[in-house]
Amino acid sequence: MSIQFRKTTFWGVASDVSSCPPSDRPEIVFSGKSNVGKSSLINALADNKKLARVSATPGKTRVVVYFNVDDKLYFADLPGYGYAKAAKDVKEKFNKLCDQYFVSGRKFSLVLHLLDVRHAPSSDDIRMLDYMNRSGIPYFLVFTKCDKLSKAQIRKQLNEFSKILDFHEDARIFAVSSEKKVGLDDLRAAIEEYLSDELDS
Ligand SMILES: Nc1nc2c(ncn2[C@@H]2O[C@H](COP(=O)(O)OP(=O)(O)OP(=O)(O)O)[C@@H](O)[C@H]2O)c(=O)[nH]1
Ligand SMILES: [Mg+2]
Repeated sequence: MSIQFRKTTFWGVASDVSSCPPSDRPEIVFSGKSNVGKSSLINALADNKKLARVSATPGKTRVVVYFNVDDKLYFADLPGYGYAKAAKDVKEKFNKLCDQYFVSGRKFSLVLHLLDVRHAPSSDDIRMLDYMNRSGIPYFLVFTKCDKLSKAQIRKQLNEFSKILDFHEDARIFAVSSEKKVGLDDLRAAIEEYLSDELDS
């Protein structure tokens, strides 16, 4: 069954786990540090710049924002974690909602964990990967903002990160640019392939 990513619409927001939509479809979760490009990637995958709000000021998203993709799956845009300038109580709220989301027992199919290709993974990134590895949560690693570096620099960064990040051997890795629309077809195809059994059943 093919997924029409262009047919993505806003579903609603959830300020706590109990107001998330019913787990009646596969859910793809976008996680990562604030400002890494989660909302931009959702817009790029859907080819609609007006869909998810891209933060002029990072750290604004304080809720889980849900999108309905082609009536077949959900995209869940999680609040970004660890934005240094957010006030402490706000930071704690982000982290609490992220943590709550992951420990709630909510059913989701796949996490897209985003990392800015220019920067070394933060301690929160490492904590998140460790958590996903220990919990057996399936994830893809998506390196964002690739338009900011040359191909050689990207290769070098990915090589460096592979020494720091302890990721599943079978975890898939993508390098994308939402701005320049690079790597999006590969990522769409991989999501589709990953969900094919779930969507056919
Ligand atoms: N050059 C470049 N900039 C990007 C890209 N993707 C996102 N950005 C910029 O990065 C900033 C943050 O993007 P968002 O998509 O709002 O990031 P986010 O992860 O949703 O941030 P929070 O909602 O605060 O967690 C914006 O200024 C975007 O324009 C990209 O592929 N290339
Ligand atoms: Mg966002």
